Amino acid sequence: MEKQMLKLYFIMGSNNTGGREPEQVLQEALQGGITCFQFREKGKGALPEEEKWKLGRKLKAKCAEFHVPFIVNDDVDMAIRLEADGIHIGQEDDPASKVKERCPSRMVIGVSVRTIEEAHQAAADGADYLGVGPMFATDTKEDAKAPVGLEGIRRLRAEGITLPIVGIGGIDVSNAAEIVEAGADGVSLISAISLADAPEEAARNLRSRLDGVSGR
Ligand code: 3NM
Repeated sequence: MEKQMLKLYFIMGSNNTGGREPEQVLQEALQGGITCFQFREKGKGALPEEEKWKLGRKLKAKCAEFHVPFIVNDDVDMAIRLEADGIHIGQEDDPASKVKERCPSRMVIGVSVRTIEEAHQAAADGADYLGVGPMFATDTKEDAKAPVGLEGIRRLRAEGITLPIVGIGGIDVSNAAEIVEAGADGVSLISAISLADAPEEAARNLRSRLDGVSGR
């Protein structure tokens, strides 16, 4: 996996856009320079199954236009059937080793972790990258745990975790650079782009901020 793709990793579902058309928000985010996209149709107001598939197909096509990887959250069947570039799973899902058995080998597998134990386990299970969070407080995820902060990433690196890492949770243009400086390869975020007045400009500002940071 090219860890460059994790630099500005945008995540969105239909309930994250403040009522705007998700396709349009994604289009703008792509124009602004996001490097990866995850379709996460989850939580309050999430679409029923059939609508979810329809939207997934459209967003996948949009990413393909811009040659940006399309990752599916949680839903392994959807990831496989939509020929996604990857799947992202949490601690409540099947382990990465099991998911890996079901998916084509070209598919990237990301795992959400909070602790060193979870990170070591995900690495042993064959994860390609780790999502570490929440970095800061966030209103976007209803069941978000207590923030791990920059220290959460520094600790994983100090403990010898070498897998690519993205920070997640409460990240915006004001704190994105710190995440990479702490040892992550990129940032993943929802509301800083999905709820921005101008998603394209928000993505562009984040991208130029991140392009200016020298990571690990
Ligand atoms: N996962 P925003 S925090 C989807 O801690 C998600 O694993 C988290 O949204 C975790 O960028 C989070 O708007 C929400 O804060 C991220």
